[in-house]
Formats: sequence, structure tokens, C-alpha cells
Amino acid sequence: PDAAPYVHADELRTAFALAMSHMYRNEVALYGDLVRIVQGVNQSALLASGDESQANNNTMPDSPERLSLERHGAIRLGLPSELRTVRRIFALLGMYPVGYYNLAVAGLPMHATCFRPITTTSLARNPFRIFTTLLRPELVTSEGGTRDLALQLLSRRSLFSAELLSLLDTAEQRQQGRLYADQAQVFIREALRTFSWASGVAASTVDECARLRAEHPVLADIACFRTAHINHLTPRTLDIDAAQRAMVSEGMAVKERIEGPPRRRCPILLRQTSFLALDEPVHFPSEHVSLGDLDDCQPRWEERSLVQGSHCARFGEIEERGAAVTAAGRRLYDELLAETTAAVNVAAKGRKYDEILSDTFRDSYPDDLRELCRRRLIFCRYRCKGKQPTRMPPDFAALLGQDTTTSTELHDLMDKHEEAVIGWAQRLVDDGVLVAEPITYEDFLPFSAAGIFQSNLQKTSSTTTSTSIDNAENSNQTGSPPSVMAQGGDQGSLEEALGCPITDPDVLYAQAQKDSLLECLLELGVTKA
Ligand code: OOG
Ligand code: NI
Repeated sequence: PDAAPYVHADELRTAFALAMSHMYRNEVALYGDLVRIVQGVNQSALLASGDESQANNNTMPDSPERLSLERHGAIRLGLPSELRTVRRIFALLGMYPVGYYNLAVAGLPMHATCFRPITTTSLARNPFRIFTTLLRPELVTSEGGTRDLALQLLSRRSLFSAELLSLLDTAEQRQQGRLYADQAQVFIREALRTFSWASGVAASTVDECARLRAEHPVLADIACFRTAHINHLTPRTLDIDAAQRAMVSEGMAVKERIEGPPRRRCPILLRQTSFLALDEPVHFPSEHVSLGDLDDCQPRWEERSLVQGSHCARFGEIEERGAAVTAAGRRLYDELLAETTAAVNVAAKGRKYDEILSDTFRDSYPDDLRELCRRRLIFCRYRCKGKQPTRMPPDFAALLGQDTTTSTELHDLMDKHEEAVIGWAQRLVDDGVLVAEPITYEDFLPFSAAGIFQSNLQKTSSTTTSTSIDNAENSNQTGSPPSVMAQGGDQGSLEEALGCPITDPDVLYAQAQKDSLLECLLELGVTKA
């Protein structure tokens, strides 16, 4: 077996994302329509602008199909042990936890991280990520035992098949943590079961589901099912405004507004919109049955009588990504968002918000690549335009103090005087020696995520027993005190659940920028004096 080739994590991730896309299109027909719309919009955008529209995304010129591939999905987990195993699954796919998101600020009893590739090469091969939330039961504080009910339901399920767990063990025992091709196929098939809708058979009774919904719709979504069903997938669009219009004109119920920054010449961060979650049929068992592992779910359910109900959680989203911003760029973004919110009359939403947002950003957030770089608002990747011997400014030469310019010296210079080197690089950009390209933002935005959550959880669905559902709707809309209070984050406990630290995204962007600069200096054959 030693001679058989392992499947590379990047390839495995690509295969997994494709399989997941296929599964989700089968499960949610409207999602298939969304993918078609996005491909059409991307095709037109490419035709209209040549390759310019891709200039900010650091990718090779590509076909509309490849361009429109899914860029992310999202799952919601209930228990630390579930997250721990999910981390192992994603590690095999070359996806690692990056960034901490405290969703309690939006009244959700959850926190999250994003599993994604972390190297420039892997990101270029396939940037697919999964936004993964974990329940924080300690934030569900209301009387009435809903927290205990949720935990009880969760403790009875197992998200992972025996075959999947054994493949994880096998892969982890090997040095590279990889699988052979035949094992990879089984791995993807079994992993997909964990994230599938599982025929919409619930793991709770209809009444239990209603009780959890009344507390918070997301509690029901997390605790009442056998699987950690993917709740949306998100292809990339080159023109999100056009895609949103196309979705509306096809009659889709679409989120009121596009989350994130306004449309700009130099896109930053992430813009997202979605069609609203669908009310889908669910079969609830009429009584409790003891649940074995995932493998024996089907036969047992079929023996029981099932009650027809529904559940509203799954949707389809699209995204458009721009430059990763520095801490300063992020502060400015957050300030302008807050300014916009303050300026918007509480009653006026939609168009009005968007106009104010555009105005606020136009006045205060530079929309010119040179200015964004000069003010250190975005991270850039530097590239040599052509080789030409370049002299180091005398002050740098003095810092190094010798005649030769070795790679170790340049490393040293970068480490100790990075800010100054960036300034120098920008002069070289002005002189036409280097080119600066924005580094694509690969992460998420907490306020946008909260907006996406909220627009898809507002609608509580109806079931055959409707009284408590009506109560749920009321409690969400009448300003009664929220059961989940805004709370600080708890990154430590999420890391403990994961069993590993969470990487700070800014460290990755800064490293990518620095690596590119160093490469340029070496390639230029920089000399002193
Ligand atoms: C995750 C929402 C966050 C995004 O694009 O911001 C997200 C969820 O609904 O579970 O995917
Ligand atoms: Ni999303």
C-alpha cells in the first residue's frame, strides 16, 4: 500500500465541496436555481469587463462554472464533542479554524469559527470554507427547562457513522494524515451524511421542537435533528448587485439588503445576500425512540408513526469578496457602519439604509488602490514587474551595515523594519518596479453573519401543533426581554472544544504580505548603496 498515492488535502476538499454542492442542489431545488442565476450573471460580468472584474481576486482567469463554485457553507453544532470530531474531518480536507465570532452580540446563544485553508497555495487551489457555530447552553437562561431539553436531545444523537470515525483514526495514524483514493471516496460519502438533511426526519417530537422554537428558533434547528445539516451554501458572484436583481426578477424571496460594505471600485471585505429560508416538510416521530448511531437511523424511524410538520432554516446565499483590510482598515469599516446605523431612522430600512451607507463610505473610506495602500488600510501582495537591479535606500543599507545583501539580512530587515519596508515597496510601486495587488478577504463579518442569521430565523415555521409556535412568533416580535442577553465572547471555551487554538486571520494576511515582499526583494537582487 505504500506505493499507492495519497489524495492531497486540497484535492479532497475540492471533491468534498463539489459533492456537497450536488447534495444540496438535490435537497433544495431552489438552490439549483440560484446557482444557475449566478452562473449567468458571472458570464455577463466576464463578457462586459474582460478579466478586469477578477483583478481583485488573485485568481487565474477562469470559466464561469469554476468562478461560480461554492465558496462557503455553514453548519450549527450542539456539543463540544461534535465540534471536536468535525475539526478532525475538516483537518483532512485542509481546513483549520480561523477567527472567532461571538454571535451573542446579536442575541444568538452561539459562537463560531471558520474552517478554511490557510496557505496562499491551498487558498488558490480551492478556498472552500465552512462557518461553524457551536451552541453556548450557558446563555440559554430562561425557566422552563429548554436548555436541559436541548442538551438531552443532543446527548442522544451521534452525528458520525462508525465508518467515518474509523477512517478518521486510520488517516490520523499516518504521518501526513491522508487517505488513499478508495478510502477518500468512502470518507466523502460518509462525511456528507453528517451534513445531510437525512430525509427531513427529526430527532425530537413535534412538541419538543415547538418548545425549543419558542425559546429561540436556532435552538430547534440545532437540537431537533439527527444530522448537522448544512444550512446554506454560497457560490461566488462577480456582481452581487446584478445577481440580487436577477434573483428578485425570478420571483425569489430575497433578503432585504446586501450585507457588508457598499458597492465600490476597489471592493473590500465581503458582500453577501441570500434567498430567505424555506419552510420545508419535516417528519417528527410521535414518540421517543432510543437512538443508536447514524447507521441505524432509517429502519427504526420507518417502523414508527411520523407526524408531519415543517422547519424553516435552509437557504441559499451568494457572496462577492474584496480586499482583506488591516486592523486600521477594519476600525474604519466598523466606525462607518456604526455611523450609518446611527444616521438611519429606526423605522427606515432597506433603500434608505443603503443610501446612507454609500454616502458614509464615499466620504470617508478611500476607494483608490494607491490611497488604500498608502494609508495601510488593506493588505497587499507585491509582485516584481520585471527584473531590474534595485538599490536599497541609504537608510536601509545603513541598518544592515555590510556590503552584501543576503537573504538572511533581508529577512532580518523585514522582521525589524516591516513598516519602513512597506513604505519603500510603495515607492517602488510608484516607480513601476513592483505591482501591489489586494489580498482577498477569506473570512467572515460578525455583523453580516448576524444579519444573515436573523433574516433566516425570523420566520418561525408552523407545525401541526401550532399554539406554541404562535407564541414563538410573538415573543420574537413584541419586544419582550430576549432570553439570550448580549454577552461577551468566550474564545477559550471554543478552543477547548476544538482541542486546538484558533488562528487569528490578520496574522495570516500579514504573513502573506510579508512573504510576497521578501520574495520581491530577493528577486530584485537588491544591492546596497
Ligand atoms: C451562519 C451564518 C454566517 C455568513 O455568510 O456570514 C454565514 C449560519 O446561518 O449558520 O454563513
Ligand atoms: Ni454564509
